[in-house]
Amino acid sequence: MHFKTMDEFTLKIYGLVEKNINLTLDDIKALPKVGLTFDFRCVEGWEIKDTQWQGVRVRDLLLLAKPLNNAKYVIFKSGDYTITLSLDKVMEDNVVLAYEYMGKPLTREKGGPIRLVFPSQYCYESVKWLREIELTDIYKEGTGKRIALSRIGKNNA
Ligand SMILES: Nc1nc2c(c(=O)[nH]1)N[C@H]1C(S)=C(S)[C@@H](COP(=O)(O)O)O[C@H]1N2
Ligand SMILES: [Mo]
Repeated sequence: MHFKTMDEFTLKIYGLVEKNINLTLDDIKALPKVGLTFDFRCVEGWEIKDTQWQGVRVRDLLLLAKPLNNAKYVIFKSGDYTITLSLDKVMEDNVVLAYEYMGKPLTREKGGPIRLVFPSQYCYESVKWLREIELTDIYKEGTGKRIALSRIGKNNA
């Protein structure tokens, strides 16, 4: 890890881990690069076939911080927008932190510099502009589902 300026992007991993860490984009890009292709389907009804993402496995990132034995859930945060997944799910091969989309750096509009992606029936689980990852032992529902569904008038789901 290198010395960083105040305004440089960092991803924070904290909570039930052996050590809290802050990673720069360069730190993230130093991990093994993986690709992921899937059809992205939004609950609003649209779909994009064969979306192609490149990045790193979330598992590889978490192993740097070393989850404690009592860690059960992982909360992905972008400001007030949060999604909670089980640690077991997050450790799967196809859960990726993407920094490229269709072979090009992820644009700000598309969630850059980094975004969570994995094949899911719930579009809102793909957290754009990811900033923090927290490991916890108790389940706390994320805000993302409600925020996303409220945009299509289904916030009571
Ligand atoms: N931080 C954040 N991530 C988010 C959302 C959001 O509102 N905020 N919306 C989600 C929803 S509902 C969808 S469909 C996708 C849209 O991704 P796209 O801009 O690549 O189409 O982002 C997801 N990730
Ligand atoms: Mo969505």
